[in-house]
Amino acid sequence: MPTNNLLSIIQKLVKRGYNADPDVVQFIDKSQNPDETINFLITDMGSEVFTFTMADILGNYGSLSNLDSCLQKQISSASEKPSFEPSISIENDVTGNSTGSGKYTDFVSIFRNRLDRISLILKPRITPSPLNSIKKTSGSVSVVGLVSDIQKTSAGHFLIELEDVSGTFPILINNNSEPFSNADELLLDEVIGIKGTLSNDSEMLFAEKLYFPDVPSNFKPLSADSHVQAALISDIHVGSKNFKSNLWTDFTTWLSTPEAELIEYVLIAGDLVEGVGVYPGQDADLEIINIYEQYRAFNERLKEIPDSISVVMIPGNHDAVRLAEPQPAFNDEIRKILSSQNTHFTSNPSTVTIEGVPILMYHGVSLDEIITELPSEKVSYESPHTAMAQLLKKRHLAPQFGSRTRLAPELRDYLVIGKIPSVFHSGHVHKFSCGKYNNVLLVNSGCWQAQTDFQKRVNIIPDVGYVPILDLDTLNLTIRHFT
Ligand code: D5M
Ligand code: FE
Ligand code: ZN
Repeated sequence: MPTNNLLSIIQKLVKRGYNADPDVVQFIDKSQNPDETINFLITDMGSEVFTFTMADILGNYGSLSNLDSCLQKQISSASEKPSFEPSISIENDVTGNSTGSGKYTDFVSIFRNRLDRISLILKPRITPSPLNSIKKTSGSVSVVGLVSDIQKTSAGHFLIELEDVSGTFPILINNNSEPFSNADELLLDEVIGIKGTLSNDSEMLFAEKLYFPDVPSNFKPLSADSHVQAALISDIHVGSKNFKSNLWTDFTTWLSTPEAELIEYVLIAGDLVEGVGVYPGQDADLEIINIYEQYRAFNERLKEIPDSISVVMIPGNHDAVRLAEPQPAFNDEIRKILSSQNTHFTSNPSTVTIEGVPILMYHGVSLDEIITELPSEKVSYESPHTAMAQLLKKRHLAPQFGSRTRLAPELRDYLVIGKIPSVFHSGHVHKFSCGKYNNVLLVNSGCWQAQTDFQKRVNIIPDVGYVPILDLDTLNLTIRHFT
């Protein structure tokens, strides 16, 4: 009967596609660092053999003591490698800065802040007149405001209403006009600019140009100087009966292999645990019914990640923080549970700059809304990065107020995308997809939870076990899929 140590060695080999004769397993067990010995044998001999036998090893190295000295060299050269100093800074973190008292006036403040900050983004392209003054003007008129109403007329034009601090004004986007092709992307409460001409009775503005705050098409993303990588994941859902524990362990085992040696960061975009009371009847889907036990179990899974890797996490709608966005980072009780020394906690959303590369992390609840509201040829659940591109175009992470996405009243609108990131990382829809929008890399990272009954009913087929890996120096993305 093999001991626990021997069994664990056999399992580690099998996981990576190898077997070994019992005397080789014994040798590995007796070596100074069994994990290093396994890595060494696989790197050195693994392309020729799938079962390590003593005969092969003696054939390759001459004797066990020769193998031992090769191993020592490898271990000492690894220890000479300078230890890696992580570089992480965080902006736009609401944690500890929440000012909202829940009063109506806070909602006024947050929309005022949204309008002011997005107007500044539009300023180089448009100098607006206050909406209450344009009746008295003539000729070409420019305005900026929040979209407060959207109607489609019986003749097929869009009739929208804009609102600024001075008042509101109706705007017609004729189906023959240039802006009409983008008018079906408009959402309530987003901030846009319009150039147009007044109707003869000065009661309406005919739109000739529509300006989204947008990302400039020549935007140059910042990249790192050193060749370091980050794995971007989300939606782990520990505590759910559908959490794919074995795929997670495949991923974390892989993180210890030489192939993953450049990975110094793991970023997790929310839904770390399944949570409790998230939807009616959720109890039946829970493996662990206590929220703190769920975080304890998640911590055990975090411990599988090598100590040298820094882990940055934001909460999602299944996590134990307020649902309204921006969601502050975990409280002290949960941080204590997730006590591993290399964990960093920040709010949803946040801009996390690692190695000089700004990465916008947002869990992604508003993606459901964007995908439901906008035309299916422009955005879809199959390619959620198209919905992420819309958020960048609108320079806001949750433009529409008051339906699916809950917003917390704050003095400052933390969901405005002020600084343009190099990378925009979301999750929530459980679909892996990536792309670029005006040179910003968009990544939706899939999940670690097999299809739930709810998802079966609405025909969502989740992408499970995908790990997008970002080269921080080239901003190239490679994908590992654990199946
Ligand atoms: O969300 C996973 C995905 O499933 C996301 O696209 C929302 C969708 N989903 C999940 N539950 C519901 C309910 N009850 N109504 C509507 N849409 C839902 P997650 O945040 O992991 O649950
Ligand atoms: Fe999720
Ligand atoms: Zn979610």
